[in-house]
Amino acid sequence: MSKKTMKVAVTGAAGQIDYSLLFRLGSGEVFGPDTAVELQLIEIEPALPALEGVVMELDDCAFPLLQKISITADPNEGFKDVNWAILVGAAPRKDGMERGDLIKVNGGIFVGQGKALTKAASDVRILVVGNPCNTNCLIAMNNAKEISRDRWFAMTALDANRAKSQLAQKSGAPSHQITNVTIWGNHSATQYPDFYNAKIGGKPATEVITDLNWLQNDFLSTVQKRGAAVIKARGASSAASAANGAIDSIRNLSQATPAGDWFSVAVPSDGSYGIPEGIVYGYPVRSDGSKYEIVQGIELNEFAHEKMKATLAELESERDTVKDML
Ligand code: NAX
Repeated sequence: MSKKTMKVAVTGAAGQIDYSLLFRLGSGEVFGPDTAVELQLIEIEPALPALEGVVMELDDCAFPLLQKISITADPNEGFKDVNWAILVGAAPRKDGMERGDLIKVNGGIFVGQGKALTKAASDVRILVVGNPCNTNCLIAMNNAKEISRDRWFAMTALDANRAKSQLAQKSGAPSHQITNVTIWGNHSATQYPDFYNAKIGGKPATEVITDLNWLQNDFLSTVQKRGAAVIKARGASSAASAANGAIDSIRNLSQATPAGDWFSVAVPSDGSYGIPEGIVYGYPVRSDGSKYEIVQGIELNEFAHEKMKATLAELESERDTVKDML
């Protein structure tokens, strides 16, 4: 018999990210061999028949730790009593739609989901993946004031993994030796992947990769624009790697962070590093398994300050676009 059960709600369950994410959650790899998993899958009504097919495939894996699967189009039902809510579902950008229009369309979804999340378990943690994820998280959080702010997260782990992989390939070091990577700010092309504070095999990345021009230009723009490059090559946006980022985020937040390292996730600012309170901003974070802290005292040079200001300006303008939803 399993010792405990983790109830996990996932939205956008018939979509492409979840086609990878649900199977990894069901396998039990995230919460470990002593924890059973119950999946509460949420989709819009027209996608429920397709979701039934995904559930058939989950059944057909006969995962020993996957105890129960339910599907619904009602977020009040889907979020009931969950310990984790992973908000992936969002409307895609349509032809001729401006970024601001998309933010408003998706914002409406996150107002409703924020309200419904108050039905979750008292220890709920929420990870927002659906874009624009920082601002969607801000909206949901502001519509669920009963849930404390330290339970809200938006995903920058995929960006951090992209940064690790670029640094590993350039230096020839294996990716597990790339540590202390931070994605500051927004999950968008304005993000600042911080190579100045990253380490390779315990040494500053800038000592191992001495080509500062490559770091400041090629590295930065490759990570910032990686999502678009994947769409161009694959004809579809990142899916398996995005699901992997969500798995990493949940694991990073559920386990003690190794000594000396940190991980990347966007959280509501407490004012750290001069970011206005409440803005959901990518930070370096450490966890003890249940509580997290923003790592303090990281040295930031003029280059970093400029990049951090630019990504903050974008987040502030997104916040202004949705101010009537907050
Ligand atoms: P898909 O279009 O394949 O799937 C989205 C699913 O969400 C669809 O099945 C749709 O029916 C469902 N959905 C729409 N509104 C819903 C609602 N109100 N409640 C429940 N479900 C709803 O997109 P997919 O490729 O899976 O991407 C999902 C989201 O992740 C997108 O917003 C995408 O931009 C975002 N991403 C975020 C990333 C990150 O690092 N934070 C990276 C990957 C990805 O781009």
